[in-house]
Amino acid sequence: MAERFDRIWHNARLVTVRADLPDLGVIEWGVIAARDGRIVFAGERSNFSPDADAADRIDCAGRWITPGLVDCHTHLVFGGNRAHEFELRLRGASYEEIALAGGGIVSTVAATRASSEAELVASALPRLDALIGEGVTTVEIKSGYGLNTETEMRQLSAARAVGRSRPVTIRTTFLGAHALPPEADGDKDRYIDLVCREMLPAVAQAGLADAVDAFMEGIAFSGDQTARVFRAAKALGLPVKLHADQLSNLGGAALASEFSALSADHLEYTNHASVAAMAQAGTVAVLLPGAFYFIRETTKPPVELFRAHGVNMALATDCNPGSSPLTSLLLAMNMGATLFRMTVAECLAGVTREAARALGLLGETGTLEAGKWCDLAIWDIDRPAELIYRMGFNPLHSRVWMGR
Ligand code: DI6
Ligand code: FE
Repeated sequence: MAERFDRIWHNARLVTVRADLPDLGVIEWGVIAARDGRIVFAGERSNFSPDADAADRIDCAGRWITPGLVDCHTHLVFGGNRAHEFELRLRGASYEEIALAGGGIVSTVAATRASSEAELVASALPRLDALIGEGVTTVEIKSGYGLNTETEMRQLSAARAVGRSRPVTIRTTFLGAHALPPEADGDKDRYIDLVCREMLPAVAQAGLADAVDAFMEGIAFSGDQTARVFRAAKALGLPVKLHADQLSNLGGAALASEFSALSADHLEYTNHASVAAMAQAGTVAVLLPGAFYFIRETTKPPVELFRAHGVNMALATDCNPGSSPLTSLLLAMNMGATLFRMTVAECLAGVTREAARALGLLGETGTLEAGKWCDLAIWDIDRPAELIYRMGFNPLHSRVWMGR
């Protein structure tokens, strides 16, 4: 009897991004078949049963199919924007001057606290739609612009709500330890007490976070403070990740590895010992070239060391109002290649398989393999490198999320 599927995509070229195949697992004469939102077959047409039956058959006319893209590091939900500060910076003001004048992260915190959940959702949706329009099917969204229990929960709840209003998978991350709020009066330890004893348990209790993040940096929190947040997260059964070594080397990537973090992110100042620790722990290096570009950083993340040690590299937008107002994962790939000298294969794996790994979702998405969610991006291109080579051009033909 002929096997029945909901949908078949045929006459397609596949970038499966399977880790067990060389060269991104490209299949020139490919077929994908899906049932109940999952991939049942993804491979050579010669291995596909010729009498397979499907309600819907799509002729891809030789187009390329990649896994749906995964943006594994964003701060997509926030109030207001910082275009005015951008103008001040262009006229020569420094971050410090802007912060002293009430700007910086604190100005986004004020705007976020003043926004209702509906307003946060409404302002985030155009940003999410920009990502979706480029074939993104999974997005991670962090809190961290509330910095009190009520607003952090509202931000996470808004992140969950944007996921309900669009065909996309949302993963939420609690980032209470992002910055010190003004009312903390400079007392970082007391604020971390609040994060660990009040915010985190409330967020976990409400089921609003899939992971916990922190910003470990001179202008943010120390290694000891970060470790306290991580211990509290682990006690609640939540995986951790870290904004590490972005502006200086405090050993953030090494600390993250000690806690078996899913990922360590930014990593411009990460040293050899920390890279080795990441390799040992299987922590993914999430590189964020949008932030590197926007703040005109000149120290690059140690891509050659990650390669040499076998640390998996992901790429993400870091979409946020202060250091990376970027809503294009295609442009992030171009920057990863041009600024960080990542290869085409590394960039493509970085926004699919490795980004899924950085979210703990590799079992569900990130490659074209039987059993995974049927998340696809179908492209009008002649070779995969075009996705990375062009700047500001979107060759997406269509997108499939959970088989639809
Ligand atoms: N690192 C960053 O680059 C952003 N947050 C972080 O932890 C900056 C966020 C902002 O300026 O609003
Ligand atoms: Fe970030």
